Amino acid sequence: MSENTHLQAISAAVIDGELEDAVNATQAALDSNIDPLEILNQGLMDGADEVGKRFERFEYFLPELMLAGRALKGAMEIVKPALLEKYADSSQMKGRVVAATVHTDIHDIGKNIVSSMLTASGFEVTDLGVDVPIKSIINKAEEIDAQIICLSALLTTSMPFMKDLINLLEARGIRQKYIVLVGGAAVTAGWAAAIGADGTARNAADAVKLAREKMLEKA
Ligand code: B12
Repeated sequence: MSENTHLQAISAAVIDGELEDAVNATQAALDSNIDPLEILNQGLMDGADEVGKRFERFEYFLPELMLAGRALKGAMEIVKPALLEKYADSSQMKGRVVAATVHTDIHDIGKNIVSSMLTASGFEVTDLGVDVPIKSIINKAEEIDAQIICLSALLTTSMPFMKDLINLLEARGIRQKYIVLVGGAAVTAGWAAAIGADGTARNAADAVKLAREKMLEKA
């Protein structure tokens, strides 16, 4: 089987919302030595994007979205150890991070993999979960003396809470203390710049690279 066929099988299983197929296809791709980052980006995230498109076209509804989420989560458990092994470098402690999916948003598959990759790369991550009010995120960052705040949002209606958090940091005179990274399917570099965030990344491996670079810049 070619690499493309493997990746397409993973996408197809996500699109069909088939947990078992997604897990098996992911395992088969790993067994064929396909890069776990390709599996995440091309297999899983491309599948998720197609599910999203079908949802927008009213071909899919909430049940299909939920099944796709279940398939994504199952496959992620398989690909995660391989991703960590290949891309994480935990040689030294890199800094403290507070991570959260912002208020009103319960999407956590992408945020969880970002948190796991950061942890495995030597960051000390406090993951507050989903639907987290901005004040709770800031309070936790202050409490643990974090250097980085990682915000995830997949809904365009929840993305403005990222801006609100940065505004609140500014109002409290503590904006400079933190590196604020933002991400999620609809977050672009343009959005990150417009709200005054310190950066964004399209996937978990790039998120770790970015976090490292920003820590070095600040040191
Ligand atoms: C699965 C899914 C669900 C599942 C989520 C399960 C879960 N536990 O997360 C369920 C069924 C619960 C769900 C619910 C809903 N969903 Co939904 N969902 C999706 C879907 C298909 C996949 C999301 C996903 O997991 N992708 C895979 C992960 C790995 O990718 P990712 O999250 O983008 O993360 C990567 C990067 O973005 C980045 N990253 C992520 N976070 C961060 C943070 C930082 C700091 C950095 C640097 C990087 C980074 O790294 C990650 C790993 O590589 C998307 C479609 C899509 N294109 O994403 C729609 C989508 C996000 N959902 C959508 C909608 C509308 C909803 C609902 C409102 C539906 C409804 N009518 O109820 C609800 C909202 C519930 C709520 N209040 O949050 C829309 C949002 C539209 C919009 N523009 O706002 C989308 C885009 C579908 C669409 N195209 O219409 N959903």
